[in-house]
Amino acid sequence: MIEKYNPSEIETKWQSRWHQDQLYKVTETSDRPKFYQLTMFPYTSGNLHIGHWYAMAPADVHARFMRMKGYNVLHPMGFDAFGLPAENAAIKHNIHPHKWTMDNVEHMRPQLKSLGAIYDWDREVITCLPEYYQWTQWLFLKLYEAGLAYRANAPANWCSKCQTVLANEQVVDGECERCNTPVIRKQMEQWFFRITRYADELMQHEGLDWPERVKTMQRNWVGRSEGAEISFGIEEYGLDEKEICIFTTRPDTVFGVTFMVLAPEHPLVEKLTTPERRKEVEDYVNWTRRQSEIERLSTDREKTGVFTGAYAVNKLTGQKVPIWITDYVLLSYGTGAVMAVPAHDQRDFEMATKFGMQIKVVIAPEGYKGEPFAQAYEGTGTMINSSQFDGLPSEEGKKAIIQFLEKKGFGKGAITYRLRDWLISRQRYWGAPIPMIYCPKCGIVPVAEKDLPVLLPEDAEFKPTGESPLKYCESFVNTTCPRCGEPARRETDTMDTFMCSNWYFLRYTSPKYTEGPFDPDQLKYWMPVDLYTGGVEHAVMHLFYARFFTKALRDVGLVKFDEPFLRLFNQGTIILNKQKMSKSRGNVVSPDSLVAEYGADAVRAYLMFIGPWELGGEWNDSGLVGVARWINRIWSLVLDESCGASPVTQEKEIRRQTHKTIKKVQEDLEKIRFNTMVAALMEFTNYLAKVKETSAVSDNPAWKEAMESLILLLAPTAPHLAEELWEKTSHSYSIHNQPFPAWQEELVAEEQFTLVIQINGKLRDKIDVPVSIAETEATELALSQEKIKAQLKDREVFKALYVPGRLVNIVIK
Ligand code: ANZ
Ligand code: ZN
Repeated sequence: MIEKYNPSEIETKWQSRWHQDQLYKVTETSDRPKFYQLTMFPYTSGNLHIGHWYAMAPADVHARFMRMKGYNVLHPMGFDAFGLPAENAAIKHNIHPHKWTMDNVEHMRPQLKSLGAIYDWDREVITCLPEYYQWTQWLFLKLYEAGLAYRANAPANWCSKCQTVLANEQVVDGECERCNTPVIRKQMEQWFFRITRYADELMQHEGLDWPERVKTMQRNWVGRSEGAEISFGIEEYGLDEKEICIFTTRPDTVFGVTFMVLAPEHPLVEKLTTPERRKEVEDYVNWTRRQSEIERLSTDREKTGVFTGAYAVNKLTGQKVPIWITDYVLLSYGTGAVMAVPAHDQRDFEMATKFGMQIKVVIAPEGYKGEPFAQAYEGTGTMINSSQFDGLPSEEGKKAIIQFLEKKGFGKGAITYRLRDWLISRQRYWGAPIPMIYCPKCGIVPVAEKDLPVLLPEDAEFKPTGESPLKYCESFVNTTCPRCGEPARRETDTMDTFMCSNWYFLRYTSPKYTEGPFDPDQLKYWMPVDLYTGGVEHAVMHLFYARFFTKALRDVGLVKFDEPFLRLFNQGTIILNKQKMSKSRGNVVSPDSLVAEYGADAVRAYLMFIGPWELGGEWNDSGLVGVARWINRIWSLVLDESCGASPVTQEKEIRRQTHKTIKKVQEDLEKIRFNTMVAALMEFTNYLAKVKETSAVSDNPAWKEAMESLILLLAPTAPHLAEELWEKTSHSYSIHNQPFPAWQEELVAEEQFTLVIQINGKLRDKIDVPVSIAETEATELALSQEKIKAQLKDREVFKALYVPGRLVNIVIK
């Protein structure tokens, strides 16, 4: 009898041994090539659920694989520790955010350790600690010096429940992405990062191995539009402004303009509105102020708008067109003004239909005979009713019109972006203070580098007032101006937590460095990240911001690469009862009890087996039980000495199966196809168990090779089990310093034999088939041969007899 597989005992044993021996300590002094594999660090919410494990366990398997393949692997872990939930807990339960956060870290760290990953805990980073946020502040100052951080009064997205402003990226369908409260616009002084300066660069993903979908989301987020700016004359009103400048993507339709539309907030509205229209215009402007941007842009909404009483001149036709205001024109996009072409823009079409404006067709679709449109035609076609441009295909027309505009000075080619600068100030306590000072004499003055960090005061009061608790903390607010020494006030807003995650991957390369945010040499050694894994929900937030930040640091001269993450892989989500696991839904599976009962190795293997990693899948307890059973089978397969008695005849096949499995496992690990990798290992185990049942395998060299390879192949997936089996089969510690097994291609190829095909006992054909061919396959193959089909014609096959390894006899009546 062999001893029972006891996962919790062996997992504890090996985890403490690995820790003691510093087996996973990472240094830069290796002669192996580096491989930096990063997993998105968890937010300090307090408890890891199985969804976190789904992000971390398969990632660790890959990192371990790379280690066995001969790389010096950095696979670090840390905590994203600033943010609103800590502060909300403070308000609700009267616990200090720092305590709440650090208690959570203390709870999560052992949970993470139970996973058995190769994290080098000496490299842990926690973003809310002064030794980290000091450098977050320092980096802010670098961006400020470079003109990439600035303060401006701007309309901001305001969530009244979270009592803070939000970045555009945090507003989803007009609602706060955290609490789903409708977001309103509020005019405020705010800090911004000039992300728009990088708009074009952020659209390019050259040299990056990223999912197409993320690249597309980022490109759409930047939203580059090519077109023209065209000016329409308003000289007759005697204003300082002599024209209205519009942005259009369709300069080819300029002869079809029948009215103009301004955003209700456009500064010219006030100046152009005629006295008799004033009341109506003001009422409308007030009404739109109460609408959210989402409502305003909704396409199925009935069009609204009012006439200002003023007219503008289309300089290409000399025609005067009425100027309206309507809420579907946004002030923040393009120039906040639109030339309306009802025949070719659906919104303008609806407007024109409702208010009786002319609809003038200037782009003829194919086969157009001059009939009126039932709706706008937004496609390409041939220019008509456009004077000297008539007959041009519309795409060419765009260029021709732009040329003409530029020659006449009526306008120019232009590009516009949907992307806005990144608003990073938050009116909250639990974040890195923005290191700025307001001096009555000197204005905005940055905190001196030597005075960093600007520490968060411990004694702030937490009230959901809509203003940072820091504002009421006199000892924090009152300071002296670094420039003139006179009394001054500190900025009381803190930074968006996405600023903390902008650079944590740089800090991992030298987490204890005190001379700067990172040691330039270590940074040079490790960066860029070779493989980054995490959820796709970060596509236009963290992943986008971190790319911007890297480019900004490059331009400031702090880093020498353009992109932080070379390969990106988004894992799917684990669902339970058809719903995404989440604390708020209360449908989370906790790993702790599962690990206690089945072992981390079983949970790891099951998570990988659930489905393709990029798709995720449904959590199922019985699936885990099945995988645990498989692990138990491996245990006895390797350790139990009892076996069959017949001599081993299938040595060649054992070796073939071994090498085939090595090849499959390696290829699947490289391509991140973990589920089929686990399946291949299961198949291999089943095969070996069958051999062992009948054959006296104990001293057989092919068997030994198979056993050794099996344990090595299991090492990334089930690191504790593999280490234990490695030791028990008299190998020296540690299996995790072993190279990954290699396969020989000639051994992988299947052996063939000649299959004889008979009809009613007479030889009719011969074909070569693999030795492993099964009965149904063999008969199907026999029946599908051309020669056999010709012989059989339409005669009914009575039955087919298969003699393994020799022949198929087809019996016909
Ligand atoms: C005239 C025109 C004719 C337009 C036509 C379209 C079709 P994208 O592609 O999203 O960049 N537009 C410009 N500024 C706007 C604003 N501030 N708010 C709302 N709409 C605005 O959209 C560009 C088009 O959206 C522009 O091209 C303009 O309408 C409108 F047959 O100009 B177009
Ligand atoms: Zn001063």
